[in-house]
Amino acid sequence: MKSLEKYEKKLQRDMDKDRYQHTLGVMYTSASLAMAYHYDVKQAMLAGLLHDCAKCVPHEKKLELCRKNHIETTPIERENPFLLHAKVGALLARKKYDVKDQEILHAIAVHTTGCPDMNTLDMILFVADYIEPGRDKAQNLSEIREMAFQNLELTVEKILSDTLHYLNEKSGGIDPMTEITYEYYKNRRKLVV
Ligand code: DGI
Ligand code: FE
Ligand code: FE
Repeated sequence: MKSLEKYEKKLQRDMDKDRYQHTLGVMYTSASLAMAYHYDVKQAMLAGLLHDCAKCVPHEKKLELCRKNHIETTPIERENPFLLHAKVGALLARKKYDVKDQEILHAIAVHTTGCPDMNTLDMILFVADYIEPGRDKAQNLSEIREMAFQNLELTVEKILSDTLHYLNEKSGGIDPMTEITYEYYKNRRKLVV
């Protein structure tokens, strides 16, 4: 793994200042969660650092990159191309940033909607993205921040529940994967308890 500094310089050229600040927040929050859940800290930091590397790519360009690289897009992704920054982010992390670690690439690919049965790194990134210190708009943030260090799966479920609630209110197109992931984590909790 190259030093994080090398990626940082390159990334700063690929994104605006605010997005870069958010990225640093996610990187350090991922590190903290990795410590709490006995995960490799460097790996978590690299996932955090690169997770939004496609966020500032224009929508048309994201769609074009999907076409050229045989990445399937769903109707909801074509209507809300910002959703594609996750899949395209994984592509750029591999091709442009030369990341070979499949777990990191997967965590980046699913960081917006989640997916059923996420592994520890997937969940660390998903949660860190939502709770990093620069975030201030979501409801229940202080509760979720506390929960994040106690039970990762419950936190994932709570974030999905709040996100779906928020999207329903503002009538944003909901990606079926967000709903599938929520149902999965809700049902899993009922099985475990
Ligand atoms: O890229 P970030 O803003 O850092 O974070 P993200 O990749 O998790 O994207 C967050 C946004 O994505 C947030 O406003 C909620 C939205 N989102 C999550 N699931 C869905 C969704 N938006 C739509 N339209 N549909 C979804 O299913
Ligand atoms: Fe994102
Ligand atoms: Fe993000």
